Amino acid sequence: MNKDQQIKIILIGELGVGKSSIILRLVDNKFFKEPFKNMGSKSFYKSIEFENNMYNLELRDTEALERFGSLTMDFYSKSQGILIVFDLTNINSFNQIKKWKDEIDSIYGNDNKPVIFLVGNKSEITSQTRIPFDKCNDLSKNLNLKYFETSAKLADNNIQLIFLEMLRNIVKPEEKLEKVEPHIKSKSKLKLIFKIIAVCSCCCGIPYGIYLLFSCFYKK
Ligand SMILES: Nc1nc2c(ncn2[C@@H]2O[C@H](COP(=O)(O)OP(=O)(O)OP(=O)(O)O)[C@@H](O)[C@H]2O)c(=O)[nH]1
Ligand SMILES: [Mg+2]
Repeated sequence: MNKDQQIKIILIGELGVGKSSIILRLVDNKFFKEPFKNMGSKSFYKSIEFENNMYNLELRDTEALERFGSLTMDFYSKSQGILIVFDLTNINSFNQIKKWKDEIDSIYGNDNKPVIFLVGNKSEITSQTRIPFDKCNDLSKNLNLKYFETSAKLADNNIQLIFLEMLRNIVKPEEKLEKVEPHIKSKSKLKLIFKIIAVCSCCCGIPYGIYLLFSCFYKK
């Protein structure tokens, strides 16, 4: 096994959506009913194995910083993954998702963009005010983000899987498929085909020439 590789992942989103709770669930498998107070930005660490390699995740949490407006460049710097977290029962946190995505876009531009996931937290709450899955999924598609729902409150959650998926996307970004142009016969090839057909038509008669013409374009 290789020496641990460091991967920095940050969690952003409105106040009280459960950023700290998601981290605590992943790192200590704990949940607190009371809001978790950091007094600022803080890093937590978690080692995860992926394909026979160990990765040391640095998870950066925010709290008070958000209350003073935009997060600093220092907070974002060198992060390879970002979770935009919102509360599935809080429409305001949902409405602010685009603001967070715009902030990321303005900081990173198109180069070295981190892997960004959208996470709807508090999924175990089944109230009428819960934002429907389709609405969240549609927004994530519009913003080109992978979407997950989870609950930091439930011991049986998919938080580990979300971070594993993030790790997989960071370590093995999907190879861009080369755009495959439709196969077009080159002009020179076409010229040659028509020459052969013309010669065959003269020597063997027109029907044979027509047969050759069809056999060139209708391959089994
Ligand atoms: N029901 C439910 N409550 C949750 C869940 N996750 C977090 N909470 C509660 O939501 C409140 C806020 O959670 P935090 O983890 O402190 O939220 P945060 O995003 O870190 O908040 P700030 O640091 O203030 O921005 C706390 O009372 C948590 O117990 C969840 O999945 N389900
Ligand atoms: Mg917090």
